[in-house]
Amino acid sequence: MSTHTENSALPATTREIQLASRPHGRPVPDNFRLAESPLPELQDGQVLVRNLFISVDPYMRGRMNDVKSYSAPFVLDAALDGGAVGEVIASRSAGLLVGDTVVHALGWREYAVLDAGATTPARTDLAPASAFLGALGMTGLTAYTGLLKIAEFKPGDAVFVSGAAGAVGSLVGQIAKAKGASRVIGSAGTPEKVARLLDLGFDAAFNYHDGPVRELLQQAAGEHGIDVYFDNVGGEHLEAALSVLNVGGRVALCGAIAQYNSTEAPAAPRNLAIAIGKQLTLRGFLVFSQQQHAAEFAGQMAAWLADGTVRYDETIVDGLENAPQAFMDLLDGANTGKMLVRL
Ligand code: NAP
Ligand code: FER
Repeated sequence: MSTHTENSALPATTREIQLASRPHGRPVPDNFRLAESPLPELQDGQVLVRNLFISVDPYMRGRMNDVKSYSAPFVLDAALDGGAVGEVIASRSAGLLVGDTVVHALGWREYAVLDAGATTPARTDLAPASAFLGALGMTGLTAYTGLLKIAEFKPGDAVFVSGAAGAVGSLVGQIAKAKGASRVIGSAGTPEKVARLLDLGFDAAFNYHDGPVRELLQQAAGEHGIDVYFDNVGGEHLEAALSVLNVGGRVALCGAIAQYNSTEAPAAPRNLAIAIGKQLTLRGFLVFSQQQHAAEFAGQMAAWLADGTVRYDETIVDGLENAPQAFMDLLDGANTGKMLVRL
């Protein structure tokens, strides 16, 4: 293969972001390192992909800690990994052609060599490549399954979602509206984000910096209360939701970003016992265990995007060298919609 003249321009190395040290609390630039590593030679059944966009996601903060969880911790002095979408630039697989766009799990680098089976084709006739890391990707599947399968949303429910201007949250609110929610309330961290939520069709939204979350939520919910809480934040948000939820309410525990950088145990929720009298259901979930709904989700979301029922925002940072800063900024709320790095 290496003797083919058409391949002589193919890269032999890739720039990548490595984990240089494990963050204590908030990540800092010194936790990351830009490095250049050799690419393995392409084997039968493999493709070489040039990444177009790489994803930075809150769950990556957990994988930077050396603790056992649903997936292995990132390895020190090795490239980080994560979602990416790219273009096949060399193929030794019958199923993939040069020029195809694929989604895969070797992000945080410019080029990747992968088994064809470790990639998923991105239907770029339906949406731009970046959408397959957001609304049509893992993020969208999280919103869709968390609301509809985990919280068992039904038409007429009043829904509250935290982290509402983020990638998952903004989709949760719009899916709830599309499916017949009586009311959708969102919380976010800036006035601009709150305004954007109202634009996107949320019935009410508040800035959680404006006061105690319980009071802000109570005001936004009014006499209706809430039937479903989609929790992206944990802590004080979860405590507030438990207090405002109606009898028989359901909570999808999706994330707890308020505590990802903290070095102490969270102070809230202090009112979990309310769940007994209100007969609440609180259910944690991982999107990776929801793949059985992927086809239903993809068809439905593509239709919603095509007819404008669902819209999505992206915050795009250019250049692999800026990926660590993009990740740190994501945890600090610099993004509206999906945070992505364009290469
Ligand atoms: P995102 O919401 O687009 O970005 C993270 C947002 O969190 C920031 O923009 C920031 O917005 C907010 N935030 C940061 N610190 C906060 C705090 N102390 N209190 C309240 N909000 C805070 O990220 P995403 O990818 O859509 O993920 C959202 C949540 O879903 C995360 O908790 C993530 O871990 C979880 N998730 C879970 C699964 C699963 O399988 N269970 C899959 C994907 C994502 P503000 O400006 O509003 O603060
Ligand atoms: C996430 C937050 C937390 C996520 C997974 C987890 C896939 C799981 C944490 C654990 O197992 O401790 O956003 O996304």
